[in-house]
Amino acid sequence: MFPSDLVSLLRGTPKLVALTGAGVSQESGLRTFRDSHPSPGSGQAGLWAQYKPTELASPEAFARDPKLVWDWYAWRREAVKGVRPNPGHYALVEIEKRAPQFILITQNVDNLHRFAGSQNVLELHGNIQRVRCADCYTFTETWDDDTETVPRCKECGGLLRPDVVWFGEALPRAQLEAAVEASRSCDVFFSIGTSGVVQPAASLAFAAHNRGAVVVEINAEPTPLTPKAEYVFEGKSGEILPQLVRAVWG
Ligand code: BV8
Ligand code: ZN
Repeated sequence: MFPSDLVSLLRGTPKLVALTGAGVSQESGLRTFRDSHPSPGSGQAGLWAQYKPTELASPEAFARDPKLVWDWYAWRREAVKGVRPNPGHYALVEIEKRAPQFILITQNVDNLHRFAGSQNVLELHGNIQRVRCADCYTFTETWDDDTETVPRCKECGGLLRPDVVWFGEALPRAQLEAAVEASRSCDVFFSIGTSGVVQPAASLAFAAHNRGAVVVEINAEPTPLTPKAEYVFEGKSGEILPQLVRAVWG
């Protein structure tokens, strides 16, 4: 399944970077952004089907209807609580243990990489488990959810919001700079379960490619990156990644 030159390359302790997207959590039962249109009759999910994620995940939407956006994230938080990491997440934990130089960059806000045990994770788009004040940025672990309105900040009375990056908002500077640096200096760049549409995350693989890194794509369908990738494995990351770990690190 895995070309011997890729296996020997990976055994050669190269600098490894992996970028993940919603596809890596699909086998855990979380919808990707693409297939956020649930099957008929799937209850609550149906409620959110009428909204495009890019519409709800924006400061404009929060300004327009903060309760709607708060409830959408509350629903997603519950959805995440109801699932577990899948073999794809655990395989990336194994790679972190076996490969001396490995950095995991994720677009996912579902916290499943950390839940699986990944340590070296750069969360480019934040984390749905964290909540902070929209005004004074104070983080809080507790908030009363049974209010008709959006819970408020105990410091300044501002509205609370999920600590995620909305469309049109800047990514966290430290994480983005570390991700760009890692992508530009890696030997092998894995792109896993991402459609490669959202910027600037989607530009990282091309930055790595332009610096001579070997690009490996693991995705259920072709993406704009596919033509640039030296190795393409079309399929489920939860099946392919454990096989790769076994093939390389036995
Ligand atoms: C910004 C957090 C400016 C919130 C998210 C340049 C060109 C064009 C547009 C732009 C541009 N630069 C900026 C933009 C605008 C925008 C953007 O990229 N728009 C897109 C839609 C064109 N970018 C932004 O707004 C960014 N901010 O630019 O700010 C700025 C700069 C400085 C100062 C001030 C302002 C912010 C982007 C981040 C937005 N937040 N998430 C939340 O989650 O609610 S993005 C969100 O959507 C995810 O985090 C992820 O990044 C993206 C979804 O993409 P994927 O993860 O790839 O998921 P998708 O469903 O699309 O694909 C899944 C793939 O997996 C599929 O290919 C499928 O086949 C595959 N798959 C499925 N199952 C499996 C599988 N593969 C393997 N195994 C399986 N089992
Ligand atoms: Zn506040």
